[in-house]
Parts: sequence; C-alpha cells; structure tokens
Amino acid sequence: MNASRSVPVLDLDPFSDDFLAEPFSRHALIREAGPVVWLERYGVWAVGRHSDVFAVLMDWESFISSAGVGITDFRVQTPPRPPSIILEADPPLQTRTHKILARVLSPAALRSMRVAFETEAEQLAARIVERGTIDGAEDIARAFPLQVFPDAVGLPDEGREILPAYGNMVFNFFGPHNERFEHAMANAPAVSKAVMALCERSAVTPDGLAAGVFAAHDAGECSYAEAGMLVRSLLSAGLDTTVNSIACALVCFARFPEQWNRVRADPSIARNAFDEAVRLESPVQTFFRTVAKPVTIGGIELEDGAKLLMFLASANRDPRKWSDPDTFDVTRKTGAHVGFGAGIHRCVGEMLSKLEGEILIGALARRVARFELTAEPTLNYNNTLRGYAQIPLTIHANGKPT
Ligand code: 8QM
Repeated sequence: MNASRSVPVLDLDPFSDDFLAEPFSRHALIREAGPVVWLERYGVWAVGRHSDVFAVLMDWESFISSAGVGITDFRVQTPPRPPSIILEADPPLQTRTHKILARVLSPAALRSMRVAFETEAEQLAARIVERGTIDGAEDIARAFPLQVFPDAVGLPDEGREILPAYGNMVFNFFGPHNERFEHAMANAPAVSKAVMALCERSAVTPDGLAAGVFAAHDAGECSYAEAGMLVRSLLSAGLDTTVNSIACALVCFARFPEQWNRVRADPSIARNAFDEAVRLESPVQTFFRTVAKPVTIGGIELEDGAKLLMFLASANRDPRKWSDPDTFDVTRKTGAHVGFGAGIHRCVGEMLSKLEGEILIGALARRVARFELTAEPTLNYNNTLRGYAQIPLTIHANGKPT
C-alpha cells in the first residue's frame, strides 16, 4: 500500500456549518497538503487542485458515477430515490441518456425560449427597480428560474410548488448523514412521489422540454419509464443550480461594483460575467466519484471501492491555474473552470443555464446602476450547493443619483 509514502491526513469536515461558512480558506489547506488527501472523519479521499480535479473528472473509467456521486455507496446502501440514469450512471447507459438530453437542450431548442425569458426578465427588472428595497435571493434569484424553467419544461402550474423541497432533498443527499441530510430527507417518499407525478406524459404540455424527452421515447431511444426518469433529471438538476448561480452573481456584483459598471457599459459581457460568478463561487461545490480499479494520484494508491471527493470550488480558485483567483473579473477567460464539470458528465444544461443568466443580467444591466447590500447576505447551508437564503439589497436605478 502506501507504507513508504506519507499520505496527508486532515480532520476537516467539509459538510459542517463552519466549513461551509468560509470554504475557500479551507480549500487552500487541502490544496497545500498534497494532490490527494485522506479525510479521516469520513474515510474518503479528496482532491482540491485544478489539475487533479480535472484529471478525475476526465477518467470516468477509473472514477465511476454509478455507485453514486455523493458519499453514499449505492453498492452498499440503497439511495432514497431511484438512481438518476444520467448523473448516477456510467457508459453505455449514460452515453445514451446524455445524448437524449443533449438533443432536447440543443441550441435550436433553446432559441425558442429566448423571447419568453426576455419578457420575464424585463418585467422582473422593472419590478425590483420600482420596489427599491428587495431580497435579491427571493425576488431575483429564486423568482426568475422558478418562473421560466418549469414553463420551459412544460409543467402545469399545479404541483410545481414541490420543486424547492425536492431540490433541497437531492442536493443534501450527496453529503453525509448529518442534521441537514436528515432534515431534507424527512419527507423523501412523499416528495419523490409528487415529483414523479410531474414526470408523466399526461402531466406536461406538448411543446416543452419534457415533451422532447417523450419524443425520444417515441423514436425508440428509451423506454417510457426512462423518459420519465430523464424528465426527473431536468427537474433535479435545472433549478437549484441556476437559482444559486444567480444569487452568487448578485452578491459578486454587489461586492465588486466596478465590475457591475463594466457590465452596464457593455451588456454583451453579461454571459461571461455569469460564468465568472460560477467560477468564483462554485454553486456546485463538490461531487464524489467511486474508485473502480486501483489507481494512483500523485504517487498515492487509492484502493478499489474508495470514495473520492472532488472539490470543484477549490479547483476554480487554485492559484496554480488562475491569476488573482479570488478576484471577480467579468472579462476573465473562464473556459477552464469546472463549475459545470468536465468530460462525459459535463452539465448537459449548461447552455440553458447561461441563457437564463445572460438574459436576466442583461435586463438588470439596463436598469440597475448599483446593487447596495444593506446587510450581510446569509448563506443557505447545503451539503452540495453554495447559495444564499437572503441578500438584502437596495436597488439604485439607472439615471437617478446613487
Ligand atoms: C446536479 O437527477 C439527476 O439526474 C441530477 C441531479 C443533480 C444534478 C445533475 C443531475 C449536477 C447538478
């Protein structure tokens, strides 16, 4: 084994309130300790440097997803919802399902959403400028995706209200069985059942993303049950992620007002500004893989069956990769960040998320001169996601004294 190598052992708990309140300084400790470290509290390996996180993401044969991408090993424990057939799957299944969702979320499909997104973004921007004093987490970050995304999927109005509770369950599940996990999972069977009811062909409109998934079933690319599971994946992956990305972007704009001024001066950089916020804050902080054959990282052997934690957020601020990694720079070249993953599991909804971000930020840039924090934002603690419960803001309108 690793008798002759010194394995860095850390007793950090990456799922504790303490760690989540200020994860970034802890990530530096992990990166400095070595290419791979042992987290003794949970008995798992972890990587935090960009090059190692990226290498693990790319090597899906050594680091599999089908045993779960949380700390729970599906080969030992039964997960509270049937495994995702895209996230918690390996090729060849994942290749087939990814292809279906990639087509459903293709540029052509997204083009038809632009007008509806713009209309909603304009109304929202006008509304918050009118009000002046808002909670950016609720009135912008949750309000926008919660309206446009279920519409785009083709969900009925009735039943959508379950989605926040479902997201809370999905993203806390990836962590250990801490208090947050227990609380989020309290109603798991009922919540799962309500969500699956939204994933029936009879429940969705004939022109949305869900209908596109059922069309793939009609074409013989998947079973009816698999189509329902892929609609579930849209609902699992598409909402809380975007909500938190927008919340993170708002906090960045409030904390770096000169960067907001650059977006106002040239709204065509809104999309890159959104991507830079994803790099800096990493709404998806972590995911696990499971070691499927003996491998080494930095000369240290990882045993078959071990869980390995990837600190995506740490890779996104690794000074080995980024200059001024802690600085929000809306014109930075963001291409190499791993906030949307990398390799075969790279986010299939990335372009939809960026379309939402671009359109919303663009609409805000035309009306808002400054986002002023009137109190510290409060974090929403979650085992996977970084986001905000509240962002108390005064909105200063364009063309008025600030
Ligand atoms: C995270 O259920 C799913 O397929 C699924 C759930 C969560 C995600 C992705 C897929 C990465 C955003």
